[in-house]
Amino acid sequence: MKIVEYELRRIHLPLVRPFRTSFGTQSEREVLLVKVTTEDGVIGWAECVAMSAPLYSPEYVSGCLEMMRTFLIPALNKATEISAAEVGQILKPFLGAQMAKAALETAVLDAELKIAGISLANYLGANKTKVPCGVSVGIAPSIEALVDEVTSYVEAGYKRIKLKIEPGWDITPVRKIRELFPDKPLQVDANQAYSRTDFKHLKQLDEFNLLLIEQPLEEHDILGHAQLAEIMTTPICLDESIISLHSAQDALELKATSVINIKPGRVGGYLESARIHNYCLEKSIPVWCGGMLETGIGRAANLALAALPGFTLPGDTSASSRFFKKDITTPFEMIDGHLEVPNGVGIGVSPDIEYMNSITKSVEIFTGK
Ligand code: OSB
Ligand code: MG
Repeated sequence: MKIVEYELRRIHLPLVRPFRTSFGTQSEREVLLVKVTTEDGVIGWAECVAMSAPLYSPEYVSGCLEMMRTFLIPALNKATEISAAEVGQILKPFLGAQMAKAALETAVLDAELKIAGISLANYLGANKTKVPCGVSVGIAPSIEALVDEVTSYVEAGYKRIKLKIEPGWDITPVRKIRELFPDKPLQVDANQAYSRTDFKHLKQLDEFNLLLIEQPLEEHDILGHAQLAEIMTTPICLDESIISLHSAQDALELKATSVINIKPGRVGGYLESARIHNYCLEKSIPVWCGGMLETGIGRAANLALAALPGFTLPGDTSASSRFFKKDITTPFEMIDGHLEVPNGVGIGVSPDIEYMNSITKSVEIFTGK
């Protein structure tokens, strides 16, 4: 397949409510979209999941743009013909940049699957047509506000609740939500906010029958997570630490994690995500699909991945309305606590061009050679 044009577009979408985590508060989502056009005029779309600032991961929107324009797109342009499976190999010499690489690979894959006439879900090996929805709940201004927000999600039908925690916002809010919803699948996410001196404190979370605790310690603290896993009964689930199949294998082998949050952007794409899934399925390690406040473009692809057989826990695959009043695609609506897996060719969705244009901040076009 020959790519004749790469388009990099930055858009800004307001969020329905501020999303507060231990690494900061988001009140709008700046998103980098990638569009590729093949020599036959087939278009592929993808969303780069990097956030505006390098607070969750080292990547950030303008850094990804720079990485793509200076290194990644020129490297892809050197190869006259490319397939999605080759993108990762071609980009391998450039270190890091998983989110930037994932977006380019996914856009190429979307175009390729459109030409082949199959959906991403089929291509990846999905065995479900709908997936259960979990929701990630930010740190709230008060316990009352948290209760209101969680109650609204439970009433809407969400199958699993994830509470963001940080020092000063952990035991009390979790206890309150557990008391109100004794049987609801519940988990917490610390986004690296704790350290090795907090083990006794974190151990208190064991009494709440949580599905898991996500990324309590720093990204690089694999040993710390293994030590914490020894003393807690709540399973540890790594997010930020898992950036590839290798890092997943290491963390599992070292017993630093017993569940894995697979986020395609964080691991370099859907192909690497499928490899992590396959490895975990073989070892009976549960996995779930993480989220990055995606628009419908990224959400569609996540749903395809979440439909694979090893995704046995509900993911952060929520309805479009969880974050956006108006999405750039046809909105994903939750029915009976589930989202339907797109079954159209490729990622199965495309943006509403008029709305997308109206929220576009910049566009750069690179002509393929
Ligand atoms: O740690 O899972 C995370 C959002 C941005 C960055 C990191 C994370 C999150 C979420 C929201 O928790 C997930 C979502 O619903 O999209
Ligand atoms: Mg997380």
